[in-house]
Amino acid sequence: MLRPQDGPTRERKSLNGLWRFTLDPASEGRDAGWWRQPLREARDMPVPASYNDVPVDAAVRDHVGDVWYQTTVRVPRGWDGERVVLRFDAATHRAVVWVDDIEVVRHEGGYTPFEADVTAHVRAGEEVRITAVVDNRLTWHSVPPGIVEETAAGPRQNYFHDFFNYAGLHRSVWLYSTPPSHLSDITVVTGLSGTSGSVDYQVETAGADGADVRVALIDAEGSEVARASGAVGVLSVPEVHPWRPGEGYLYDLLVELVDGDDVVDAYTLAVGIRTVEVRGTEFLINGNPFYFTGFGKHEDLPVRGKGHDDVFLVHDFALLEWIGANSFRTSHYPYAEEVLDYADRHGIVVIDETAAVGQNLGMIGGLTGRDYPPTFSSEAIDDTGREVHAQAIRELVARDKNHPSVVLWSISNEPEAHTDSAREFFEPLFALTRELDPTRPVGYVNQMLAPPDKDQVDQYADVLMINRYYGWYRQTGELDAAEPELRAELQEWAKRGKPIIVTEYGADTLAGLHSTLAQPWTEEYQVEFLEMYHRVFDEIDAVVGEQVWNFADFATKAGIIRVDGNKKGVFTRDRRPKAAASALRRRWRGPGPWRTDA
Ligand code: GCB
Repeated sequence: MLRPQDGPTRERKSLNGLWRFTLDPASEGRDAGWWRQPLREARDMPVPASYNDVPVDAAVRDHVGDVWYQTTVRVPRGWDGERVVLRFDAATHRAVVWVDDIEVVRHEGGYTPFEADVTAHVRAGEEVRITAVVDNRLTWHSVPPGIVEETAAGPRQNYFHDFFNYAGLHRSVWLYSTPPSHLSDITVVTGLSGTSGSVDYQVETAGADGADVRVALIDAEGSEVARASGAVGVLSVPEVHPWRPGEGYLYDLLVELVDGDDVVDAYTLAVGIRTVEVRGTEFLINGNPFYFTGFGKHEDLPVRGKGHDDVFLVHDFALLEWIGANSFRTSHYPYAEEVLDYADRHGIVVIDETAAVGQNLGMIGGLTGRDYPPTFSSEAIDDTGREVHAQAIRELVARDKNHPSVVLWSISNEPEAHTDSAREFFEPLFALTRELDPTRPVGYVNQMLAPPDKDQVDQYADVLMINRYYGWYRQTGELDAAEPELRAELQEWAKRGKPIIVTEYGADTLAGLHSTLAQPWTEEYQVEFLEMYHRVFDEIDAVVGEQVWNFADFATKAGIIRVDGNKKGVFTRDRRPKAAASALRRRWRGPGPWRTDA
């Protein structure tokens, strides 16, 4: 699926702005056909945004089930004869969409785009009504999973991950045009050999029998460096300027569908030429060992929740640069494509994660004292759940395969991994990911209950991604006791002969809370906690990355171990630095393996 683009043969119109919005607490709308008329008793709701925190209304914040969004749009006059597509960059967690009275698309999964060819239902110059019902319920068959529980006070959403279940239209909505004969997909794979680069490309078209494809690669200065024709081919780039961490050098691949001398359709794709490889315990980018510094992040902001925001996009990357981070993980779901574009352009390395989080009922049962069924079983995440997970992987790879910043797929965060059923669940998902993308390493993020002697899933991973909280959830406040435990475990993992990235380590810290003797929750403790981990990482060669949990404080559901959300941020939710920020900056901007130019 190609993203909407303005170009010589394509136009796009943003549907962002204020939509009409209403809750559907009694789940009446689908039967009553609410899409057939203007929504009754609706209020304004900005798109993109999570709806939860925008009105000051507990019924909206804590709503479980369907909500309805509606807007009208006039199809541009000039689109007569064009193919017209309606696209949602995301609808969390699932949606059905109508154009006037006609259902045009339905989609499962809250963080990947979907679209519908609506040509037959619209006319250039005329207005149409667009209605979307968006359902925020999490079930055993959603990614992430959850359970809706009926209580005397109404339905309650129970879920097993540690961030608020924000929902709604989090990303842009577009109406766009393409010619009827059009380019429908492009895949690139890049290579490097000495001073030359290569771009293998594959172009898919629709309704284009008899038309030809031609491609040209343009460098950042605007000069054409290679060209070819045919839907599949290889472009050679002598004296290549590679994409590398710290320098997001991009070429433009101009793809044209041509009929004789006529350009029927054209699309420009940004391409960074780089390679990724795991060799022994090394993670190589362009053949050079790379050491990840940075964070697990969240899409999370006051008021807008998970709504994409360009201001914080630019600000967060400025903070990454300020602190010396070269990477982040899209914990715990695919982020807005604008984020990956920005990472491409700025040479920031990305671990790209599916929305599979909270697949670990044994752990949740332990924390809550509740009895849950086995995680991967007919009573919880079953074969249907696995197929939904597989589809989430397909959509992630399809969306992000061409981003040079993406160097590693993470197919699940902290699932149960120590059981036979976990092994059986994940083996085909790893195989699927590799089949979809043989060029990038694949991993999953390991949790404390599956240490090296118990993990049954790590055998499928190219890279060991490990989250650990010695000194926080265990040995709380006792860094001297935590340090040998951490060291011993990492040394054990190192024997696997694979690269290790510690994808989470961190301590909740209340900004402004200080103590002379470092105590949990103080800024001093966060600093000493991180320093302890770094001491250990620096001793173990197989550790090739450190991503602190978390970049910034973020919202969670209410709970007795959360004070206004998770406070493990190195920055507060409004992006003010805690003391740990300067400590990290000193480390990551100082000498170390992360400074090697990859
Ligand atoms: C984890 C999870 C993350 C939580 C974090 C915490 O292991 O992966 O989603 O927020 O721990 O702070 O407990």
